[in-house]
Amino acid sequence: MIDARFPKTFLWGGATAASQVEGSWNSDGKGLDTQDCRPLPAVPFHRRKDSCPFEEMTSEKYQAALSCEDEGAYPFRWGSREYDHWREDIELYDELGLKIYRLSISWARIFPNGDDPEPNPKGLAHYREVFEECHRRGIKLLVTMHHYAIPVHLVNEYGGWKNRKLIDLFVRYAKVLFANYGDLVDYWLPFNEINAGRFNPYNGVSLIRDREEHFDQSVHQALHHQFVANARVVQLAKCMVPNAMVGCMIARFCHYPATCNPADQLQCLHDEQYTNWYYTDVMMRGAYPAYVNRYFDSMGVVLDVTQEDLELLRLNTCDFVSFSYYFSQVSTTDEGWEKTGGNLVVSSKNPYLETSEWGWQKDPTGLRITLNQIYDRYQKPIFITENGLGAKDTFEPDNSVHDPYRIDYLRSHIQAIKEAIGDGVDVIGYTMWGIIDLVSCGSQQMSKRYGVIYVDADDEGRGSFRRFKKDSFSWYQKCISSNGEDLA
Ligand code: BGP
Repeated sequence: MIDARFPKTFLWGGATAASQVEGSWNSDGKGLDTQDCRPLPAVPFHRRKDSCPFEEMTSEKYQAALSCEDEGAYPFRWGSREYDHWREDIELYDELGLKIYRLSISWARIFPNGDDPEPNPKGLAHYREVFEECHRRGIKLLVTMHHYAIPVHLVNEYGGWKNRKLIDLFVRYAKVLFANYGDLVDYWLPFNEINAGRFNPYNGVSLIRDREEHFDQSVHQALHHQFVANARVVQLAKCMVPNAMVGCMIARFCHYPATCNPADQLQCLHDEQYTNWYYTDVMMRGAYPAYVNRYFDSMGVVLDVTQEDLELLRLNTCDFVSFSYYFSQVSTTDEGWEKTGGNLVVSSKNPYLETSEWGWQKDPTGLRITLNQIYDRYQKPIFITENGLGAKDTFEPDNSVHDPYRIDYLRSHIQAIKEAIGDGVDVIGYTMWGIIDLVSCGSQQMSKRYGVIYVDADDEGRGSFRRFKKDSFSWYQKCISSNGEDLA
């Protein structure tokens, strides 16, 4: 009888992203970036009738943001004010017992315009301080280089990732990061959720739909540039930080066929291929899979790919696979099938699953299935770089937050990871999203809270921004100190 256990080296952690926590959007020489330009939604998500989780960027909104100094109208400009609170946040992470902290570097803090001749010394010094503090406390680092936000100048001047020029600029940025932080960082992710390029092109590849003549073509060409950039960063890491591990990351969508009708089974196969495998196959196997030809063909997409690109992809695959996992969805050919919410996507409803307040279908078994599928395919270490529950919390008069729903979610998902380890899957770490309350990426609300640490701020950025421990804080602390044995 297999008694599944987490390995002693398991990396328990927490995750954040610069644009969602830092705030201080124009301090110490930081340039304006693409996430700073996303305005407060015109209609708050919870009052919309449909379940579309985000408002798409338009040229009009983007242009208005470029010249607007109003911090209040743009939630990512304030975030959780982590730029001012980072010392106390790291102290809390240490108290929690985190073995690893996943965070992202803001490209616009290092190169305010993306193509500046020299990096910004204040931006470099900031992350150095943060990383040294983690290092001093024995907290390892998993650093994302690109978590949606890029300097706006790269969009205005070059059109974002659809321009091949961004590859060189990104590699130059990566080189600066390796040179400055290579002694402190053990794990690197060049791109957060690279498949976002397809399901949210503004976030993923910095494209604004109404500016593109052939949108699908631009999206997939931009993705190709990111794949090549990823391969070049892997190549660079081999010389500059040979002891570090470089991973790929996608938002992983676990699909179930709605019925045993072969049409639904085929739909499920295609959904898995086009939303998940395409991306990890390129970065883990080093080549475009055969099935994408039909996919591209259906959209009239013809990629501009050089022999040199293909060689780079082939020779520079990633050391580990990572993904975010929040929910599962249903594949169906029935267009009338009931819909529900999802991570920057709308998905089909599964009658066997409960949903979060935002309609996301809670499914720990789907995580176990996903881990097995990925390991079967690549036989490489797996890091779960995001998982958690966005929920409304009640802040009590005595400064407490009772969040049993979050504990239940974490418990069931951690239990599922343990079972997957028992199935033989090599899972090396888990960074819970978002360890501290932050502005939601999809709905842009602070009130969609993920943290085990509460931040006193509302959806308009009003509040003291003081930090408080929720009940889930001590629960996760116990989970970590028992290495996943005590999940009560
Ligand atoms: C992922 C993003 C994160 C994070 C998370 C939760 O797609 O990488 O940045 O925000 O989803 O989503 P949301 O914030 O929309 O609830």
